[in-house]
Amino acid sequence: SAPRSDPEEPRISAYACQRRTPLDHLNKIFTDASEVLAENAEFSESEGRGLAFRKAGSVLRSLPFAVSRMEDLRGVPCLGEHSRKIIQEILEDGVSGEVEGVLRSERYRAMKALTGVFGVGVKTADRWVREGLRTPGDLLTSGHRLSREQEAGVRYYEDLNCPVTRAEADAIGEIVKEAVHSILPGARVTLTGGFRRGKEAGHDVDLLITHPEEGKEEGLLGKLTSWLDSQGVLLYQRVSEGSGGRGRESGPMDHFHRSFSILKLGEQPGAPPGPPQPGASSAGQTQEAASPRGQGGAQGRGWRAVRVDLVICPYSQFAYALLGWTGSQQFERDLRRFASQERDMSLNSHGLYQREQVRTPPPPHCISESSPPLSLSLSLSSPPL
Ligand code: DGT
Ligand code: MG
Repeated sequence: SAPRSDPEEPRISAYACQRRTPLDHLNKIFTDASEVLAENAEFSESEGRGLAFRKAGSVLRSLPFAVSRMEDLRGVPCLGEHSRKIIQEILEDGVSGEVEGVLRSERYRAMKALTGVFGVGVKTADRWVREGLRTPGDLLTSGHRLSREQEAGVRYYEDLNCPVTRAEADAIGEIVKEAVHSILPGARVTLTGGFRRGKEAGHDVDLLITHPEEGKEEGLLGKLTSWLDSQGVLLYQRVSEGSGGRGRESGPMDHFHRSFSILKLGEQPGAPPGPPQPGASSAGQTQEAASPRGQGGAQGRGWRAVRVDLVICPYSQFAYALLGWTGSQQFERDLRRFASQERDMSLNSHGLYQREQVRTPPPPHCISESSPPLSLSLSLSSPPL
């Protein structure tokens, strides 16, 4: 194969946002390994180590050749000593002993199963594992008190851990579009997240909603979710008023009005899910179970549960919101880091700011009464994301 260390060759950027990264790449054997090690680090709240493996995975995804010997990695950034050791192991033995060990470990498996429950983060899962719980099924028998979100997570565990297909995402998009247009004609619904990047499957459906006339989008989320509820489509939701702050697992949060929801999708993609179920008129109260023990999968039931994020944004911020919600996570992280370190600017899903720019208060529709002033949360002193 061609030498990779040619000084004439352009250097690979250490910023994911400056690397062309194909959907199907050539180094899956290595990125699968770094994914496991990143997860395992995150499960022990070693954020730095987790991030290092995420960065390694990201750069490996961008390589236009399959790594076949260590020399191929000369000049490739973002690969620490540990990552290189794992790659070497895989090149020599076909597998990494360390990764195999993690995959076999009881703790990793239990953490993976429990953090797979919607509404369960690393801290909670870790506490449960130390108490001896291993699976979502154990949660039901142990009599642990669950939040409403976790209850929904357990109820729909199988469905929510079954990848959402592109066709299903489009069908959800159509349902939401129909609802939005009946409430607010002219509003725009855009499929974002992994599907916007061309992925064929994902863990959820991310929809960004706006209206070309600034301000018209106000109050839309409540009407939209009421409409979905009245159609029997809304299985669960939690609304975030846009109070801001940082997400624990999912990166920086923005200040948009947003619903973390679970929607019901009928058997035929695009088909209506049928009339509201008796007793199911209020989201989260539905009694039908998608059991975590295996009897409750979508097959035969005629519908499946899908995680959907509904995000409302004012039109003036739409470009930034679209950019911020398209991902990937590593691309977004590095785009913000690039803005900050290379351009002395600050980027988020609301806008791009000059560092020294004095922040003007945001338009009133961006903040809820309970949230701190946006100018504070966008403070220049916040560390690079
Ligand atoms: P998936 O769903 O697992 O197939 O993969 P993605 O890439 O769709 O990831 P997802 O759904 O977690 O998030 C989509 C993008 O949206 C992600 O790259 C970053 C962004 N994002 C997610 N949550 C938040 C949030 O709370 N605030 C902001 N500003 N962006 C977020
Ligand atoms: Mg997504």
